[in-house]
Parts: sequence; C-alpha cells; structure tokens
Amino acid sequence: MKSTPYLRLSFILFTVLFIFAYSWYPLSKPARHGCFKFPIWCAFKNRTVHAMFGSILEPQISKPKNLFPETPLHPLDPLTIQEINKVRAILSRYAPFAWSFPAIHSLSLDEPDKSRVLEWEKSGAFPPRKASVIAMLNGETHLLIVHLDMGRVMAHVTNPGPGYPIVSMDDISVVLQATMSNEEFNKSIIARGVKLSDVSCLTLSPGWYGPEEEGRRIMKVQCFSSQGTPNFYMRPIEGLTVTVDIDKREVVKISNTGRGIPVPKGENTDYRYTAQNKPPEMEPLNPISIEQPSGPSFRIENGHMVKWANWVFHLKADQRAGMVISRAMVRDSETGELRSVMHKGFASELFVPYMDPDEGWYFKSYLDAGEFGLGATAMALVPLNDCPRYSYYMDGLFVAADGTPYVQPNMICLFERYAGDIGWRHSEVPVNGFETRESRPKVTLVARMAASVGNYDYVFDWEFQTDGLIRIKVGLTGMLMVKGTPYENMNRVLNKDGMTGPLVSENVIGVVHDHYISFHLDMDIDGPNNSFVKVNLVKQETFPGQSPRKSYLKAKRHVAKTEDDARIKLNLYDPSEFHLVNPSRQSRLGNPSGYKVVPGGNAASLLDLHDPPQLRSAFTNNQIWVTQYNRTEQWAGGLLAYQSKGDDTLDVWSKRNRPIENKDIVLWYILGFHHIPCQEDYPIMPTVSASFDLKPVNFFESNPILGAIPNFEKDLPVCWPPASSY
Ligand SMILES: *[C@@H]1O[C@H](CO)[C@@H](O)[C@H](O)[C@H]1NC(C)=O
Ligand SMILES: *[C@@H]1O[C@H](CO)[C@@H](O)[C@H](O)[C@H]1NC(C)=O
Ligand SMILES: *[C@@H]1O[C@H](CO)[C@@H](O)[C@H](O)[C@H]1NC(C)=O
Ligand SMILES: *[C@@H]1O[C@H](CO)[C@@H](O)[C@H](O)[C@H]1NC(C)=O
Ligand SMILES: [Cu+2]
Repeated sequence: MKSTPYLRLSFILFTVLFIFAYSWYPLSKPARHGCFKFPIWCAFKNRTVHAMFGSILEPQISKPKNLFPETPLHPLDPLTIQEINKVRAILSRYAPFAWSFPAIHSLSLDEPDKSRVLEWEKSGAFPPRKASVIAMLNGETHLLIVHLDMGRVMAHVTNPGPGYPIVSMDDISVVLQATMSNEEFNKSIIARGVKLSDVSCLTLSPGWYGPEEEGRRIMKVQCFSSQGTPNFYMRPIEGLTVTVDIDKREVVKISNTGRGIPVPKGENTDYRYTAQNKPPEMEPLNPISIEQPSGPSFRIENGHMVKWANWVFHLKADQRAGMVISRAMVRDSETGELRSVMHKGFASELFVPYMDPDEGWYFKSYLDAGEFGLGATAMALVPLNDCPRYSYYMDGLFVAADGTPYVQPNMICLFERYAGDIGWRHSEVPVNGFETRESRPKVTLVARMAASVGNYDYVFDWEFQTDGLIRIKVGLTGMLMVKGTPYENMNRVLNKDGMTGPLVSENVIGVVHDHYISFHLDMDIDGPNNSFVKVNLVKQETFPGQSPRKSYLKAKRHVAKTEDDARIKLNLYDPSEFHLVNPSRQSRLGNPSGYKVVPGGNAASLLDLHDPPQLRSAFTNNQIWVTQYNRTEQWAGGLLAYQSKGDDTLDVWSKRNRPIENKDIVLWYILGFHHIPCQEDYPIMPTVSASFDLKPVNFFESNPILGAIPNFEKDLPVCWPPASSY
C-alpha cells in the first residue's frame, strides 16, 4: 500500500483493476456484540462445562509453524521462497538478461506431466522442479522454462503471439504517474470541479480493437472523486479517458467527452459498518455460528493436502487462477479404495463485457484472469464474515515484478459447512403397519477465495460433499461499474432507449454487462483415459393403438468421437445429461464409472461472433466443451491475454477437432451471468451466485452415504449466555 507523495492521490489499481488504496480506510470495526469475550455456559446432555468460547471450541485449526517449507513436499506444491529466489538468481546470470533484469509478469511452477505425478504417488520418485516464467524486456515478451535442479534456462521463446502478459504492479504505477503528471489531464480534472487530492483512478485494460492500438502495450485510465467516501466507484468523472503507452511511459491520448455530466453525489455511498448512522429497519439477528465441539473434521497435511471424510485433494493458491484443486480423489464406499476424480480444476478465465458503445465504454471487455490475475487480486478474507469460525486460512506465495516472492496472506479459507440441509431422508406413513423416520444431515467442505478485481468481488467456492458431488459456485458482489449521466429521475429521460442501463441513483447509470467464468476441469475418472457421453432425452411417439400415451421420453447415449461432438449449447428443449466416463472401469452391473456435469443457472453470450471482445473470449461461444488434454492449453482466453486478438482461445483449440474418445480429456464449463443492474445494487451489491455440479453417475455401486451417522442431541453442545451480570 503506497501513495505517491507528490500528489496526494489515491492510487487505485483496478483490474478490472487492482486496488492499492485501501490503507486509508480503517478495516477494523467495533464489535457489535461483546458477548463472545464473556464466559458462556455450554451444556452437553451428559455433562456441563463452563468455559470461554475460545477454549471450549478447542482445538483451533491453526497454521503449522513451518508455513513455507524450503523444499516442496508434493510435486504440485507451489514454488517455495527458496526456489523463487533461485529462479531469480538463474535469470540474472542468464546471458540475454545480463545487461538488464527483465520485468517478471508471471513466475510459477511448471507443473510436471501427469504421468510423473502418478509415478510419484506410486514410487515416491520426485519429478524435477521447473519454473515457468513470463518476462518483459524492452517491450518484448519472453517465455522461459527454468530447470531448478540443473540451475539453468532450458527453453526460451520470444514474442510468441500478439498478446501481452498480465500487467504488473509496476506497470500500474507507471501508468498512474504518467497520467498524474500530464497537464491536460490536470486541467480537465480541475475543470470538472474535482480537487486533485480527491482523485482516485482505475487502470483499465484496453481490450483489442484493431491496428491503432497494436504493437504497443497500452492502458486506459479513468478517474473518480473519492471526496467524502471510500466508495469512489459511485462518483465517476464521466467521459474522461487517458490512454497511456506503458512501455514508453507516456500519455498518447486524452478523450474528454463528458464535460456536461456532473460527478454524482457521495452521500450514502459509504458501505463501512462504522459509517452507518441509522440502524437497518429490521429486528436485529442474534449472533450465529455453528459449533464444532470436537473441532473440524478435516486436516491439512504437508501444507497443501486436504483430507476430509472420504475426500483427499491438493489445494493451492495461484497468482493467475486464484485457487487450484489437484488430484481430487474420493474413497470408494465399499472397498475403501481411493479413486481418482479430477487431476486439476481451476478458474481459467473471467470475461466481463460491458454493453455500451460510447467512447469511454466500448473497450470495457475485461479478461480478468489473464489481464490482472484472480490470485493477485484476492485479498485477505475477513474472519467470521467471509468464512466461519473454524476456518483454516491458506496464504498465497506470489512473485513481484522484480522477481522477489511476497505473501498474499489468508487468501483461501477452508471450512466445514452445515447449513441445516438434509443429506437424505425418508419417513413412512404407518398405513403399512410400519412407521419410520430416517434423516441424515448434510455436512460439506468448502474451499473459498474472493478476488476483488477492482470494483467487483468474485467469491469462488469449491464445495465437496460426502456423496461424491463437487459444487463449484461463483458469487458476485462488490461495486457496480457505473456511468455518470445528467439525469436524476427516469421521468425526465426523453430517450429511454438511448440509455445503456437503468438509473441506480441520481446521476448514476448501472451499465448492463455480462460475466463469464470458464472452468478448466481435467477430469480423470478412475484414470486419465475418459470419454464424453451425451445422454440425450428424445421424444418418442407411440403408434396408434400401442398405448393410451401419445408420447414419452427416452434417454439415448451418444459417445463423442471428436472435439466437434463436444461443443454444447444448453437448451431446455433439447435436454441432455453430460457424462464423463471411464469405459474401461465398469460397475458390478456393467455401467461405466462416471461423473456428470450438471449445469445450474447460466447465461450465453449474444455478442456478434466477430465483435472483437467475443473473438478474444470465444470460449464463451458454448457452455460446455471437451478437448484433448494438451499441457499448454490451460488459459481459455489465451496465455498472453492482454490485448490479445483471439488466436489462442479454447475455440481455436477445439477447432483442431482432435479425437476425444477414451483419451485424456479436459472438460470446460462456462458459467455466465447477465447483469441488468437495479437500485438494490447501489452502493454495494448483495451477493448473487450461480453454480454447477460434478456429480457421480454409476461411479459408486450404491448410495455412498447410506452409512452416514445421524446427529444425536447428546453429541451437541447447547450454549446460552449467563442469566445475569452481563
Ligand atoms: C496540476 O495543477 C496544479 C494546480 O493548477 C498544479 O499545482 C500542479 O503542478 C499541476 N501538476 C502537473 C503535473 O501539471
Ligand atoms: C490411455 O490411452 C492411450 C492411448 O490413447 C494409451 O497409450 C495409454 O496407455 C492409456 N493410459 C491408461 C492409463 O490406460
Ligand atoms: C498443443 O497445444 C499447442 C498450443 O495450443 C499447439 O501448438 C499444439 O499443436 C497442440 N498439440 C496437439 C497435439 O494438439
Ligand atoms: C459427552 O459427550 C461428548 C460429545 O459426544 C463426548 O466427547 C464426551 O466424551 C462425553 N463425556 C462423557 C463424560 O461421557
Ligand atoms: Cu455484474
């Protein structure tokens, strides 16, 4: 958190932008209820205890002291501090960088091939450690593979494509400095009646819109007034866009089209607890949390291996993807065998196109993972509010532009969830002379991260269930990206059709936009070789006289042969299930072992296929894709997504139309949202979420949680505040 001394400006780095101005706003709030600190009575049916909350809830899940081991303990563990420093040392001795150390835009583990990881699981042979580096020097992009054990660069490619790597913090500071030291910008701000000391700016990626901006890295800067509010996002200085050449460190264009548009008011935009001066119009809720009198049931081994109930998986933070789940395995409910489900799963790209063709808005079509990084923008989670009591917090270990490691603290949390839901149940009406009620509680395990990509917050949840289901959920919250307008009331707007979104406050338009998150899901159901099967429900018509029925539905299986067969557009009137199966592993009954991807709420992109943003994010052309595994095909919008033209997307790869039957294949699921803002989204949005599931189909021989244990009153504590004195 820095602010440049020469102008007291809040330097907000947007990603849809990074932020580094939070330090001004105290994060600590007074506790509303002090009672957690006080002694509390807790009773079990079999005994009574009097204790501090903290001590009855022992053992607390705490991080091991040796948080960052010097050497990796699992082949997929992120690079250690020592390894990052070693890569930096190797690069500084490397001849092409002898004169000048390049800017590091990405430095992370070059994961070993799947076969090496499987071999390590069997024999303990640890594969060599390699780092994958994306660096820039004099406007040129360098992709390097550094072999840590051999201590040298083993592969080096320069300028492999038209796009550029993720921007660095240094790029952002350069761009802000260039903007702030520009006289025309200075005058434009003052002409809007905003004091320079109240200006907060966002550094926006420009997308790609043809030759004018090609061949150089550029960034667009737009500014806001933070006078009287930390929520400057609601106070745009509309229609003022500064275009900066990042590598030349100079302003190349200033567009100032919003002169007549007032800066919206700051009143009632502050969202901090300390700033609320009026209680909400509702009965207050009593404090609430779940108790785990014996502590949580999961454990973390060697820093990254999570073990819980019947699940085992590797969890790590990643600067670009945010959170990565690897080697997810579930225990067979009959034999106890640990069976492979997924080799690797992560959010591969996040596309956010705004629906406004204006000069100051057309370019807003962000690829947040590839332009800014979902891990880089994931700040520390807020205990008890972002994640419940008993969460385990995991840090990220990332790399700065100078190649040095830094810690992104508490960016992932892991916790057990009991939301009062039912795992399975049945009750029997006693008409058959038999009465019974059986029910099991549903307890799940959640790995969570929240990326604050500028104004927006994306909450990513991976939820594991004991019945083998994995639910992947994304929640959207944070602030709208809004547009200034002269209008204060819809009744005054003469041309309502000309508006690109509804009024959400006086002088504030919430511009319509979409969000698309593409998930890379390298499923390995009982091994790497899997097939993709569409199970299509088709209407059958009866012939006259056959049945009183005229029609019924039949499930027809179609095994996809090539990538063409596996481009799926969801359609309620052509319903299908989408299975990934291992044809060489069958159940007792001869059904192939499988998992299906179960879509939930979703949205499809309606942009023209040749619109530049749609070309760059062509992974949104379908909702489900299956590709042949290729280790270089990880990032659905391309490895070098910044100012990319769409020549390295999932759509391009899929068009190779490779065979996918009984092969190592990757499932891609695109989770979309259309967002037409409304007044409730102002000044901060209540969370909206959507999810999809990976669910076993004929993977287990029968219901894997038949043996689940019910909750009994005697096992659970009952706590209440002491009657008097507090
Ligand atoms: C911006 O304007 C202010 C007030 O006119 C002036 O003091 C300052 O030096 C200017 N800064 C730049 C970089 O032009
Ligand atoms: C997967 O299939 C390939 C051929 O496509 C074969 O070479 C390989 O041995 C198979 N792997 C396993 C684990 O069955
Ligand atoms: C793997 O991906 C790279 C990059 O997309 C591509 O150049 C290569 O041809 C692919 N290999 C196969 C076998 O598809
Ligand atoms: C009471 O129940 C708790 C929770 O089931 C258990 O841990 C404890 O051992 C029991 N205490 C006695 C004295 O039976
Ligand atoms: Cu939105």
